[in-house]
Amino acid sequence: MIPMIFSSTLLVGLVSWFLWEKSHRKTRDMPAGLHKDISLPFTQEYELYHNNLSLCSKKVRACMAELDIDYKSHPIELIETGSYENIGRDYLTVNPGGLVPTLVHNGHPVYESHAIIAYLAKLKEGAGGNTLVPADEADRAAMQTWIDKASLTGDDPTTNIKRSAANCAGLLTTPLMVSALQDIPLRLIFEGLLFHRIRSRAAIFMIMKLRGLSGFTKIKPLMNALGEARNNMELHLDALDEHLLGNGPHIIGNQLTLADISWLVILERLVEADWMEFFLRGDQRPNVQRYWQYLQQTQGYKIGILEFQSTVMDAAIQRLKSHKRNNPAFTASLEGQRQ
Ligand SMILES: N[C@@H](CCC(=O)N[C@@H](CS)C(=O)NCC(=O)O)C(=O)O
Repeated sequence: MIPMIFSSTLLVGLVSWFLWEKSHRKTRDMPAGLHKDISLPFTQEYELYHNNLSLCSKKVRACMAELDIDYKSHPIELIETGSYENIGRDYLTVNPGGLVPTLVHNGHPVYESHAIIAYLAKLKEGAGGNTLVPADEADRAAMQTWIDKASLTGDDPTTNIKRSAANCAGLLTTPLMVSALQDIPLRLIFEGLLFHRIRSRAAIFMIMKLRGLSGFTKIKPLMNALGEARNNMELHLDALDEHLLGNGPHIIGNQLTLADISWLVILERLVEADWMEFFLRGDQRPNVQRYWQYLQQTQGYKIGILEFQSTVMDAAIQRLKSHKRNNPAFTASLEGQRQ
């Protein structure tokens, strides 16, 4: 009798907790750009909610470093770097989409990294110095094309991989994510299944955690998506290499622009997720190789990326590299048939 009373009380308690949490963690897709209708507490003109590892956060930090914009930093953990702080009650009031980065300017949020960098550059227009946007109309249109190719779009990275190198980069990060998740307790990952706006993302993370590095290469749909991303990334890098021939060291004209900021984080991600040697093997894509050397000299890289290292991620990178070294079959299944 007593155990029955105990278990029903526990069940009622759990259900009440879930319903209460759910009603306080309302999520919705947030359109890109400035939301004047939302007002948030702030103490500084610019405040940035971001994560050290996140590609989109890196892009905004690199942009702010180049524009010399001082900001209050709010680091937000993602499950791969420690916990689902991005779907916690506090952060969902800042961004009900549960995604980073979010810029808060004078108390109003701006969502989506490509919209944030455009917003920042516009604010700095006419301020003197390089505002990361070319003066010439045609150059601006060309810059936008290269920004679009490097913007992470949609909730599902498997869509748009033909158009977006960023969506490819997202999928190519899967092995690193699997490695990172090994350090994260299962119960924390489970939180995503209950409260994440994009339930499928949370489910994939759960599967990746359960399968681990040796098991996830046996998940056919995941490996097919990774193979597609790898093949399309080859094409995106070919296009970049061809464009840089005769141009360079910048994508547009002779100034650093938002297009370079957008590509900086893609190339840096390829290094971080241990793909760069694969894509730039031998003397392949020499213009991209030179471009990457150049990008590493920029303030955007030195401040926006190097100053925000993640120890959790460093451990995950080392684990992934060592797993690849010790398991040639694993590496071969990631890299597919080399041409
Ligand atoms: N299109 C958005 C993508 C934002 C996004 O997907 N952010 C990732 C990190 S790069 C995130 O917050 N992931 C957390 C999660 O899905 O739980 C942008 O460009 O800002």
